[in-house]
Amino acid sequence: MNPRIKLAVQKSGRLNEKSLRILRRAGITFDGNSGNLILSSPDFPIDLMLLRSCDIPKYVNNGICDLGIVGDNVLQEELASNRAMTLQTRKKLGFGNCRLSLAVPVDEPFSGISDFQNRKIATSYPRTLEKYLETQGIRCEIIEISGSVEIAPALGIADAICDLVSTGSTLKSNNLREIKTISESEAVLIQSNIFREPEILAEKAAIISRLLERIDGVMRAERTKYIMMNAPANKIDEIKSLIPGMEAPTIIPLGGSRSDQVAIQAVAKEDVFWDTMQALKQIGASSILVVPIEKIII
Ligand code: PRT
Repeated sequence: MNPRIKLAVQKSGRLNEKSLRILRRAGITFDGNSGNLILSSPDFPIDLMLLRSCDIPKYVNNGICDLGIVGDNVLQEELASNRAMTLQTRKKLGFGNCRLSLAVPVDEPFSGISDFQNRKIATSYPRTLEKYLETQGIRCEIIEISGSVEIAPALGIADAICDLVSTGSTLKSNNLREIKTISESEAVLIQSNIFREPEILAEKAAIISRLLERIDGVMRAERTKYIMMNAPANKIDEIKSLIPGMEAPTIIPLGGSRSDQVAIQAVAKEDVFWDTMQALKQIGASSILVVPIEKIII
């Protein structure tokens, strides 16, 4: 039997679609529908297990799944709750970005973290908060709430909250203001240190490294752009210095009445923004085209 690996991803919610998208872009699709708990890929030796976010570190830790995609915030909370957990983060995936922050009612004066001494803070991340407060020498009553944490101060349950923030609009609409970020988070690919089937360990490790290579390729392609333009031949060095991460561009002389011009084509290792394009135009570049790259393997 050919070995397959098991990857746990969120069943539904903020990380589900983006987790499936990165796999799709890596050429890995799944049969079945999202009502199933296990989906199998016809293109790659991998099966998906669809789980609640908070369960993913446990399934990976005990080796039921080889890999998992979860928010670093959930991983850190699980690691802080269970010191016996040994998981490795193989890759930061660059989506699901948010921060875990402390917030207080907008009309509440706040002079520093010591204001929290002996106060009540509501959160869904009690262990992470407890760990942070310990480092600050603050003792608080931590009220654990599993959802809608932001209404706790208005209900008189807590003086402040510690919750995930991305745009900040939820805090604003609940008359709260963010006063301190205690950690940053994004989706991460985690791996088990427990091998349930030691006889196929090497085969599984090879599948995981092929998967990581494809994910790297997708992430690199997402950051990278292909840029083309015409430009004065005597401006090539200036152009190189303007384009982020541009290496060894292809330079083709233009013929006829435009012999002082060249066509430039290059890979830029970072996104090319509008102000860079405007700066290129200012030094004489024209017909500037920036196009996405589908896949890269170096
Ligand atoms: O449903 P499940 O049990 O699987 O988990 P869940 O309820 O935690 O799922 P979900 O989909 O809400 O969150 C999954 C992961 O997405 C989180 O663990 C984070 O890693 C990540 N993420 C990124 C966020 C946010 N951004 C986010 N903004 N998770 C939650 N929020 C919430 C936050 O709790 C608050 O209520 O969005 C609100 C704030 O958003 P802004 O934009 O108004 O600031």
